[in-house]
Amino acid sequence: MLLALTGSASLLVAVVVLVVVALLVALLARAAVARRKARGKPEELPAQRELPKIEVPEVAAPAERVAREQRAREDLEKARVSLETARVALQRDPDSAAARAELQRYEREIADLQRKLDYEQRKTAEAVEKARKVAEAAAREETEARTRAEEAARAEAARRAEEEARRKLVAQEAGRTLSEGLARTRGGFMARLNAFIGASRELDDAALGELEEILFSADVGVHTATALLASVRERLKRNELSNLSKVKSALREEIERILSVSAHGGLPDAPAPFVVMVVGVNGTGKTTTVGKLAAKLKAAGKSVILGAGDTFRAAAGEQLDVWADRARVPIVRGKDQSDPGAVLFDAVTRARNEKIDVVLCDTAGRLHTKANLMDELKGLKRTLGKAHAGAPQEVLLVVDATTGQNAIQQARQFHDALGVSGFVLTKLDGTAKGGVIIGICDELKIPVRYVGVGEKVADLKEFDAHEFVAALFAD
Ligand SMILES: Nc1nc2c(ncn2[C@@H]2O[C@H](COP(=O)(O)OP(=O)(O)OP(=O)(O)O)[C@@H](O)[C@H]2O)c(=O)[nH]1
Ligand SMILES: [Mg+2]
Repeated sequence: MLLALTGSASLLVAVVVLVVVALLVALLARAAVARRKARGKPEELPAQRELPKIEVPEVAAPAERVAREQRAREDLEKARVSLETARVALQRDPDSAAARAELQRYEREIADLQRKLDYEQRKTAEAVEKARKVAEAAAREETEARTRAEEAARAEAARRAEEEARRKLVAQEAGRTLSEGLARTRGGFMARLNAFIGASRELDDAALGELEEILFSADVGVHTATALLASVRERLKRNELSNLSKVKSALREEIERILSVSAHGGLPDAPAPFVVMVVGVNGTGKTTTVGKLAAKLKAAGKSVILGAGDTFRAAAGEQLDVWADRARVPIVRGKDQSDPGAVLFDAVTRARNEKIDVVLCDTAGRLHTKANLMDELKGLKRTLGKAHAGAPQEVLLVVDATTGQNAIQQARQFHDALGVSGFVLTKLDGTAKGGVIIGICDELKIPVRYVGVGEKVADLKEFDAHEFVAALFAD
């Protein structure tokens, strides 16, 4: 029995020793890990925004609370004095039951008054804490409002700086003047017209025949050339044209009248997003015009998004990407060969969701004579209408001025298929065939929105008939 007891006692001791040793080992291991951690690279904390410091003003307890606590303290003091007096009375007369009772009464009263004072102190502390919390909340709110205002001011300053940078980008790129852009056209039919007018001669049939020939060479198209000549004849009949220089003025007036097709709608006053579908034959300058227009509208304070609807040519999306970068506007692109309708639908949807003012939709160039390609464009137009009721509010036909009179036929077919609402005449700088603009306006009554006189943003000029005619007829 004793042996058994001794045996189990030594087992118990062994177990205790083992537990202690295990505990020691665990503690040492933890200390080693901690030391290693301390020596190693400190863990990188995520960058934290410094929180604004909240300054809480000092708060005092309400006066009424302080007064109550003070009264409780004074009552206690008074009771203590009375207790001392009772104690002295009892010492003087230890057998007096009345003196003893008096002492006990004061002892009870003091205990009560002490509790009362504790209660009042607690209440005062609670009142101070409450006032402190109210003050802290007010201070926090004020600090947060200040921080918000500062952040808004910073964001506004950054926005203004970005806006300014963009404006400078557009301004810096001083492009050609309209007059410079029209130099070749002026050197073409206008030079012939000036030479004709400068020669002092009779306004006879031969002269009119020569004028007819000049107008026919002006790329305005047969229809418009005939109409211009008819208007000259008409005025001659009415004796309004006594000499050749008056013929020039009459032609100028007539051309300005033709070019002043009323530009209904305009860019971009319709309910947002204003969707512009840009169309035209291959290489006329659609993508470049979309890019220039994006930069112009952005500089004018409009928000713009580009839809890369030319998924046909691999480089087209990248080309538009470069413009999106330059103009600092977002772009929606799809994979090469993907459905252009899906891309443009996404662009319009994004504009609706993000309340973007203008969607500029680039499309792949196509021959106006290929019916299937024109049908595809019609489909794209319908898709835009599904993405946003009334879209596209503008179908912008981009016409290359160097094409000359053929551009009139192009414009007619695009107009028949899509209902073109405005056109852009590009590359005026590189051709003497700028007269085509008169033919398009005359035959189709489509307003010109812009003319392109070069490859820079500033080379896209908002069209103004009066200004255009002045530049065309400038000596
Ligand atoms: N000189 C001059 N060049 C221009 C003008 N507008 C566009 N271009 C140039 O014309 C070329 C074709 O322009 P793009 O914008 O690629 O034409 P596009 O219509 O998009 O062509 P596709 O997408 O292939 O149909 C580019 O080299 C442009 O820089 C202009 O007003 N003047
Ligand atoms: Mg293109």
